[in-house]
Amino acid sequence: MARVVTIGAAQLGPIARSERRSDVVERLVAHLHQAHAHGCDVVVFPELALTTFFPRWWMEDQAEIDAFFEREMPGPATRPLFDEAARLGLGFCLGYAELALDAGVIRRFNTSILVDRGGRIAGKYRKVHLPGHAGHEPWRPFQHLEKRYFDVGDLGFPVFRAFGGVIGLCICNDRRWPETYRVMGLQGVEMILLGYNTPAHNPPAPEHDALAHFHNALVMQAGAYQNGTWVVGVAKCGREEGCDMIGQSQIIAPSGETVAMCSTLGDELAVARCDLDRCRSYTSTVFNFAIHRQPQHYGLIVERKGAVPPD
Ligand code: CDT
Repeated sequence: MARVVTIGAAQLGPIARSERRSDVVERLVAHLHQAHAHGCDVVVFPELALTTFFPRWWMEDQAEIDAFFEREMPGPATRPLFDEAARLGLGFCLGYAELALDAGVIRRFNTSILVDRGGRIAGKYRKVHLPGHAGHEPWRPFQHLEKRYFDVGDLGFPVFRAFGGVIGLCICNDRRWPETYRVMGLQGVEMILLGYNTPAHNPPAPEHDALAHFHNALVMQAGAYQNGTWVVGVAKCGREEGCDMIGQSQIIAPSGETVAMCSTLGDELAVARCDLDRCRSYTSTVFNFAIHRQPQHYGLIVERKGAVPPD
């Protein structure tokens, strides 16, 4: 019998800096209702889905910075999202800024969680590939200070048994790195859920701007095909506080084909029925890792060092 998980890719339009958490949560709950009407099992929200993309600003006041972080999940503002999802029997994936207290030490992560149909957290991931810079670079039209505001994720790329399959999480810039998909592919992942905030303009490399949509699709479609997995990529997009961000949230099959995509730059739901058994068509043939991968023949990095002189 087919293992079908119906996914709602819940794209968000811009979130203003002045928008309250409770207003954003209302938007997320509206997505839940629409997804439920479409027969979804799981709703995927973007990276940092509860606030504006605050790493675009240089801030020095720690209290101002910490106002963008969640100290508990669910907390008072997010409890209605968990409650409504559980009432509807929907799972969801949510990105947010996490302030964690580990043995008396405060750490801050760009985090994503997987919540099951009962409102319980079934998996957590903390972003590993933090893009941008740590210092103030006033020449930029906007900053990208993830390296200043977040610690590097410490949970690796785990996968979770949920919704009848093997589910993995990653966040935004992670999608550009083949290691992200392969580490989860080696654990038998069948569906990778990710959110993104991708500026349409890349200040250090403006020559990439015209290719932003192409690169977005390229990395996710390649990751899906090369690992025989579904990939769900969901944007926060549109003009947010004067910064344009790309949309084109999409659901990609293990064939590498995009089967559903958003067409606006606002709150929009893209829905697809995803048969997890389609993964096997790839993972048992061309990408049967057990039979065809040859890691012992890839060459050790130390060996290769002498082979190619450095530039
Ligand atoms: N949020 C995030 O990770 N954004 C990055 C922008 C990098 S600049 C090209 C991304 O990879 O989309």
